[in-house]
Amino acid sequence: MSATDSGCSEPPGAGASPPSIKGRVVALEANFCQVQLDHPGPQGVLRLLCTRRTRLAKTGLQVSVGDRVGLEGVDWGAGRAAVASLEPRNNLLVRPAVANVTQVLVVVALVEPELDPLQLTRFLVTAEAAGVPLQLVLSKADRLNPEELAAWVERLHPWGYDPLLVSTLSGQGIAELRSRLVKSSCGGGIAVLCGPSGVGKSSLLNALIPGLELRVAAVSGRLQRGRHTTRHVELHALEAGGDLLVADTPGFNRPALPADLVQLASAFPEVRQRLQEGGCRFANCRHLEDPGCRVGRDWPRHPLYRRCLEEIEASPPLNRRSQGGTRQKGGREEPLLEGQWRQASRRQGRQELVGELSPPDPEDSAPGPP
Ligand SMILES: Nc1nc2c(ncn2[C@@H]2O[C@H](COP(=O)(O)OP(=O)(O)OP(=O)(O)O)[C@@H](O)[C@H]2O)c(=O)[nH]1
Ligand SMILES: [Mg+2]
Ligand SMILES: [Zn+2]
Repeated sequence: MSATDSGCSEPPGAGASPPSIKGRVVALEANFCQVQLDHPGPQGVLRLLCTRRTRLAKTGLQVSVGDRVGLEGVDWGAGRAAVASLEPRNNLLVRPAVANVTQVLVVVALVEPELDPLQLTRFLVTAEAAGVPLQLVLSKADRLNPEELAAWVERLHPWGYDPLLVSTLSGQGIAELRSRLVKSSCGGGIAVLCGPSGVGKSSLLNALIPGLELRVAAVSGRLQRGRHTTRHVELHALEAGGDLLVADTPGFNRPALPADLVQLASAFPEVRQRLQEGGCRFANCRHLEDPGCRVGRDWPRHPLYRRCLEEIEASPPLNRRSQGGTRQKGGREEPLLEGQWRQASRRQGRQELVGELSPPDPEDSAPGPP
């Protein structure tokens, strides 16, 4: 049952239930969410369709996919309940919105849609800010010849990633993708697939999880762009009953950059590597032509780094601060200022967010339902 099918706004409050019923939000639509229970209920009920209690709404806390929640007002017969409490998060990826992320897979297609290095960099920068293991997946490998594939791998390797070539048509790389997923999550956690529309994220999940049958659609138009087929974030268990969940997410074309220049620089593995043996002369070095800079310009992605930096500098500071992200404090979600964002990003483990700077690209808005 989908939230919109139900036509109800509140669950029938029949039968008070103990507050110990807990689970994880696995899908979110409008004001409803699907919660996968930690322990099956009567008649083996595993999932409940839930609304948010007003009390929770008043705290300003938004429930996200991936959140651990406590439930009340459970109606086992109708499969309904209400989210009453939200457990503290380890982190929150703002777009795609997923909480408690343990790894991110940035997926871009080699063709249809064309691989755009600046767009890929924006996705990688966003994903890096989550502070969790990151995989770069190059899809539709069946569409290029071996020389072209090797050229892409050779080009992207110096970026600091180990690109994985995959094809859902030929099966290339699917077993390796599965093993990378399992290895870097120690068998559990939440892996997020993110990337532009039409690159084959849902197709990859269908290949990884037999019988899943997520909706996919051909790219269209002169630019061979995706059609925003996936509309909502949803978690799927890699193995039936397993602890590793993989998020399929709606594709979008223009990920936002962080508000903070330090955060931008530290999202480039090439910069991090160059700074390992000591910092630049000035703490606020922009790593362009600054005197005493240890990063220099002799790295392939430097022009792309420069474009991102110039975009951040051209945006109004107020805008930067207000959209730097959020954290939870005293039970409230509050804006994170630049310095806090930087501090938070340095912490391993309990980070709170990945910020957005630019307003959404109008091209990213999914077309209305057909
Ligand atoms: N040639 C080729 N086509 C593929 C491959 N994987 C997916 N496709 C096609 O690419 C198109 C888009 O696939 P989707 O899985 O819907 O892409 P998506 O990334 O989920 O797109 P959104 O949901 O819009 O974000 C479909 O026509 C797929 O059949 C592949 O490995 N090779
Ligand atoms: Mg999809
Ligand atoms: Zn520098």
